[in-house]
Amino acid sequence: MTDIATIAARLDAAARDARAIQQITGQEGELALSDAYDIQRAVIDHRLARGAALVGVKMGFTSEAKMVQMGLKDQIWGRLTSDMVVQNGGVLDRARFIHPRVEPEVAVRLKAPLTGEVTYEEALAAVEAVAPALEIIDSRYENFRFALGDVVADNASSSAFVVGAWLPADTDVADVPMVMSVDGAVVETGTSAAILGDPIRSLVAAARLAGAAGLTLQPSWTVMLGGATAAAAIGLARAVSLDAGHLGRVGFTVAGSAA
Ligand code: 0L1
Ligand code: MG
Repeated sequence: MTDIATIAARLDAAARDARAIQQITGQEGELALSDAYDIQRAVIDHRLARGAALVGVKMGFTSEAKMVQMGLKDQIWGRLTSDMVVQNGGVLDRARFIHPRVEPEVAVRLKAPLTGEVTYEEALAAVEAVAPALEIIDSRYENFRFALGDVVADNASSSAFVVGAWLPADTDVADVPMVMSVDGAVVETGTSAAILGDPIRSLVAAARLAGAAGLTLQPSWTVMLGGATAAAAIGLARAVSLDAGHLGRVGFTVAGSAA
């Protein structure tokens, strides 16, 4: 395999230039999961060197349907950086993305560190606030196609995220109706129960997976707990919104055109 630093530089450039590249696995053969996570960390190190801060993590493949589709038994995770934040009601610059998709999620903000094997109760006790959220995923690979190692190296496709108003930690997030609309038309409906049966289970998994990589989830960090429905292509859309029942609403507008 070409060395980790070279692949990470290639992925970082693809994200910065909004220009798709070939899958790593297509060019280099198999990619071990541990190497893929090392590449992911090296990609993020490029952003941190440019002044971004680590502000949380995201969970991926948290639905039974996505795990079956990918032949997986576990979730994947990626890192959230400050340059990925889009304010609720803010503007997403379309030119920064290759072929973006959006998915409805639940986010939590932590008030205590969390790492390794934790119980559901311990995970919940570390939560300061919960919110409805939208994740913008944008694979850096051509045609949004990848094998597991590719997508892990590519920060689990994460590219931007929008968090709604924070609510108290005891707000029930287990079975929240989610209705996502693009340009005013409903495109996806579902429930937060699709996130591992209960999004807090995804926080348990985030602590375990990040902990295995030597990372402790930090107070004030945001954890994006996973998609409640399939992702929708943003395409030429100008507005995306999520109605998450008692969690409230979150949304953004889209400006500009593809690079
Ligand atoms: O957040 C997600 O569940 C997506 C994980 C990465 C796979 C994809 O790009 O669909
Ligand atoms: Mg997601």
